[in-house]
Amino acid sequence: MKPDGPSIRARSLSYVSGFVDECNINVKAGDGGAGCVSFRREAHVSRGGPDGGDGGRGGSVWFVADRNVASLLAFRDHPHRKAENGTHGSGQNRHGSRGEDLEVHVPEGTVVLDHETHEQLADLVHHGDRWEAAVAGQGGRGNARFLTNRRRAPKFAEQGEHGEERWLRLELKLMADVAIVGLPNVGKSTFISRVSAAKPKIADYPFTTLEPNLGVVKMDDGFEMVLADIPGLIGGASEGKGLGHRFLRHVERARVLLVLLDLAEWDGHNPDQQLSVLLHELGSYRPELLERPRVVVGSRADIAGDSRFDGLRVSAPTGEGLSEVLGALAMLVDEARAHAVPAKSTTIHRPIGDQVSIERFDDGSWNVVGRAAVRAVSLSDLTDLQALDYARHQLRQLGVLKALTRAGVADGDIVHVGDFSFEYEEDL
Ligand SMILES: Nc1nc2c(ncn2[C@@H]2O[C@H](COP(=O)(O)OP(=O)(O)OP(=O)(O)O)[C@@H](O)[C@H]2O)c(=O)[nH]1
Ligand SMILES: [Mg+2]
Repeated sequence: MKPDGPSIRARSLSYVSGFVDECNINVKAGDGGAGCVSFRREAHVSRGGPDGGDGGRGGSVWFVADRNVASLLAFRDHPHRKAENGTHGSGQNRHGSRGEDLEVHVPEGTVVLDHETHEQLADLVHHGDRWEAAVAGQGGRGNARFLTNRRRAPKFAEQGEHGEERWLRLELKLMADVAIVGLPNVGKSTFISRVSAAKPKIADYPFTTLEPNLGVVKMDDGFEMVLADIPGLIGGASEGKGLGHRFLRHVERARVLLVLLDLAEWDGHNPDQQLSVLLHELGSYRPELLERPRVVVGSRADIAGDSRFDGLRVSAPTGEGLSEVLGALAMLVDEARAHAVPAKSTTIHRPIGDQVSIERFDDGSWNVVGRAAVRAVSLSDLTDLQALDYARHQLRQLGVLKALTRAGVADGDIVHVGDFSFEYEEDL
């Protein structure tokens, strides 16, 4: 059965199975390689200078929006992503090699949230948008870098820094031109299957569709638009009833809404009542959805009761109204695209400041938190007096000693910085 009017050629996206639109992901950037302690050995030189090379930087983990990735399925069962470590430095000033960055491809429209607070960190809207999800550890400096007039033979080097590791939450908000919304069982999936190559499940009971289906409609003049068949909405959806928020989320970014009302009066709601339920849910979820251009259409016209309805009517078996509805949608989509403010990908970059903060543990010991402070004591050999001297100098420069004093540290207190602990003495 072909719809009358323009023939509709179509292709489908692979949303049919395994659509996953939320997941947690663990990202681990590569560790930096350690710096090397080494001294030149040459036949004619009795005591060569330091020539330990630096460790290589680790790789970072990046999220990259990719239009060829359809869902977050890949992360559901395999949530760990790890970038390469840098390698260690070695003698003769040979530096370690850099770990390669890892690019993790996510669907367009992926929102990245803090795992605990659900604060939004990034919104990867367009193909190619990138966000650094885990920052690489820096390589440690080799002992050659610690040569000074006073320190002719540095016997220590820096350790590599740990790459950042964290859990993030990903939520996909589909990027479609048209979202089809309606109560359950009104013919949404049937509609998309008639006008595109999408093959959603269709059945005569509510909540047949449990995940959004995308279909691409190609008009005769070459105009293309992406339709999303959204699972049925019911009263209370905006408060989580039925399939609730999860699917309202996918309506959020649609340029145009196709509101389908069942002319065969599903569950005793006439078209007007259906419309008011739907608008109420959309508005309670996001008031701006009520401003979104919409086309209101009566479905199942062939078996319509005597319900009065003035708008466009469609019937899947007869093809009635399909091309008119597509024409109306295409016009609104075209207009919306023309006026669209290019959606910006918002990314919120974490300040990787060198701020140092001090906290106190229950056992009375102190803990110094901050990347630079941890780095200052990450030396290969802290039993070496020169190394200790260097670390102490760095901690003073960073204001750590002052901050400890202000916090009320006393002689004999234990102070932790990263993996390193020492006993505080005032003349430090
Ligand atoms: N007679 C007639 N039946 C239709 C028409 N469109 C859909 N149907 C039937 O209505 C029932 C529901 O159709 P679906 O397309 O699954 O409805 P839906 O809105 O996607 O339902 P949910 O996914 O459960 O929200 C199926 O039995 C379809 O065959 C139509 O135009 N005319
Ligand atoms: Mg359906």
